[in-house]
Amino acid sequence: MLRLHDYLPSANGYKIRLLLHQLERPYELVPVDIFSGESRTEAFLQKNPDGRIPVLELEPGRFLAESNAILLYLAEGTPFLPDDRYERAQVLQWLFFEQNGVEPNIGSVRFWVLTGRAAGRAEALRLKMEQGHSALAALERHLKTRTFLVNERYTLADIALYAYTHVAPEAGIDLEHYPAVRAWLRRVEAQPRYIEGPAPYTPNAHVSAPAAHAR
Ligand SMILES: N[C@@H](CCC(=O)N[C@@H](CS)C(=O)NCC(=O)O)C(=O)O
Repeated sequence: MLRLHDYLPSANGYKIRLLLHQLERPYELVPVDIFSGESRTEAFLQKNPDGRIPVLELEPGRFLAESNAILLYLAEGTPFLPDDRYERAQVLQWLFFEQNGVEPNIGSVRFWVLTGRAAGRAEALRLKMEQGHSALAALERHLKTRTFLVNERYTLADIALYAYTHVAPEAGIDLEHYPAVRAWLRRVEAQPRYIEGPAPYTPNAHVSAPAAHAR
């Protein structure tokens, strides 16, 4: 059985939970409380030397970190990852874009705002919001004439980009000026076996049950 080491308010973890649910792959959730240092213990650093969730345990002692690498691993051989070389490379293009332009900006701002860490970071916050908007503008340009990110089909590129884009308003980043992005978010949410997430940041978030309600 797959084991997912995860912290439920993480949108990086939510990407994996969404794909696993859509693939109908059962898994065991291993909650990691990142606020009490559980992701930085010696034991956890053996699983991921970078000390971060999500980490997928494929079998006892065999671990894979980095949310987008995990998505690629799980989607291999399924309709979520195209066979065609160019289309696969386009999926990778969006996964790299997500880690470069979306997650470090929208993700960091959301984390700072929701966990009360924004005070004293005004300039960093301003820069990250600006770069977050720049990433959203790129998505908007691409999606203006498309239904999904790659080849008009729902793929793991959509899952990876959806995770932090749909929670941008939680980071104070308004999606009002991105109508094509908003329409695409609704299309992702209309996919079979969609589940909501990530969980809100609450003191016991790491131990709550994963959201598993389909729309
Ligand atoms: N690039 C990584 C980022 C992972 C990441 O930043 N995880 C955060 C939660 S969203 C974490 O584990 N933070 C705890 C820590 O840094 O100790 C991925 O996509 O998986």
